[in-house]
Amino acid sequence: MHSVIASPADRRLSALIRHLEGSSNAMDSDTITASPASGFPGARNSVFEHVVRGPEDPILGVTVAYNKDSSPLKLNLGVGAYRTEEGKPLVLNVVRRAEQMLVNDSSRVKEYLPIVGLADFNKLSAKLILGADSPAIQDNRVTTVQCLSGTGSLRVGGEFLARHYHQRTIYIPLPTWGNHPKVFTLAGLSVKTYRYYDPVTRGLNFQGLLEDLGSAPSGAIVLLHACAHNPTGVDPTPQQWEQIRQLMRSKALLPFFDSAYQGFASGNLDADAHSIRLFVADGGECIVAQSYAKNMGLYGERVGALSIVCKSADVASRVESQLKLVIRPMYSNPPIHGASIVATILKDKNMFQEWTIELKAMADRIINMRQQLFDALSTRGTPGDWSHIIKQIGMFTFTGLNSEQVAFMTKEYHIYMTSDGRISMAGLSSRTVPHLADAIHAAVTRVV
Ligand code: PLA
Repeated sequence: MHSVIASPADRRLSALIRHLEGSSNAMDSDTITASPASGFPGARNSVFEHVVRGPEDPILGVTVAYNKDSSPLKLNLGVGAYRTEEGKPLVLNVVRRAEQMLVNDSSRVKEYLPIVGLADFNKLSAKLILGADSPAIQDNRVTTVQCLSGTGSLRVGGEFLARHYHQRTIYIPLPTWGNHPKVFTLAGLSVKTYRYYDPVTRGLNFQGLLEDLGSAPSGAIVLLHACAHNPTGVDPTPQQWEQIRQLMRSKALLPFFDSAYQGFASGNLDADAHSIRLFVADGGECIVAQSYAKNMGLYGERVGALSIVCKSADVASRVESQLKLVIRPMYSNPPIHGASIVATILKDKNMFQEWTIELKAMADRIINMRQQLFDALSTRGTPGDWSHIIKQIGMFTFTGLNSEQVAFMTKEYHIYMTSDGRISMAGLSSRTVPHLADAIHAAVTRVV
């Protein structure tokens, strides 16, 4: 119990309680009146006068800058959001169909969901990520809770670990999605990095990864991207995953998978869950954060799930009781609409099949964009080796362009991307590839 009381989340809670008690005492006394004309010091200034402007988010801020640009040439390759060949956001047909069914069903009401979310959605999400025949599911030793997309799942999982796990250090790959260190720090974990990407080979620094995980303290948490690593597009091979598994299990390192792109890497849902299933198959424990933002195109619906695979059904049910205590004071219970769409699609054979076809089409279009961009740079004779564009996996290409070159491309070509040189291939189309290739060519030949 002692460690629960000392957790950062509880410290924040006690500080808040002290603060509220303090102010209610003050309200009881005669020294403060409610009159706006009371003339207390600084009455004409905002009580928030001291607040300094915060920086824009490194990824979502790119869209803010893009929206302000009036050029017809402008192209947003910042955030990882799928666009059609016409450059438009896509709502999947199967999602439209599910929504129609939900709207037409007059028995549906808007009651609160339970704290853990929609039961069907949770069961089906665990099956989707762990496999329909997963022994962990059959043994009832998986607890799954619906969360606010991938980010919310990571945050709830992080806070649960900070309260109940004996090791508070989480190792994240270098580089990783920019929000990871912030989410885990605020959840109460201490964040360290392990080597992952080698800028020279533009591939995996496998030796560095093994060394860093090998020298991590026993029991430490390790964040792994299940597939389509963001931002590098570099994934371990199945053999490398097996080596990582052996090393992690031998040191009792706890795997925390972030699965934000299942189906987007290869176009196949099972293949993209391979790394996770490898760790579940050995009977050990792990944590998985799942997002339906990309693979079902449900970005703004905020649908995701957190699964914790435990050693026994009894532990899993106690873990779930504690997850509820994390969620209830955070947002009480999750939204109903997006999870209902997902559950409708996952439980119907035909709709599921239709989804996999639409998902594969999105993944294929991205792969095709890689080839087109690579060909366009080859045609232009752009200096350098660009084969990583076709080798990397998933939504992003980690181009190797530096921040000056990125700034040049934004200023001269109205192309928006993150300053680390990451481009979202899903935002590209046959029409815009030549413009991007011109910009990259100019950047590498004119800005060193
Ligand atoms: N994990 C990884 C690795 C991600 O790339 C993202 C999203 C998430 C989790 C969270 O997604 P969700 O909460 O919407 O489910 N990354 C995006 C968007 C696509 C973002 O930054 O929010 C990106 O452009 O990197």
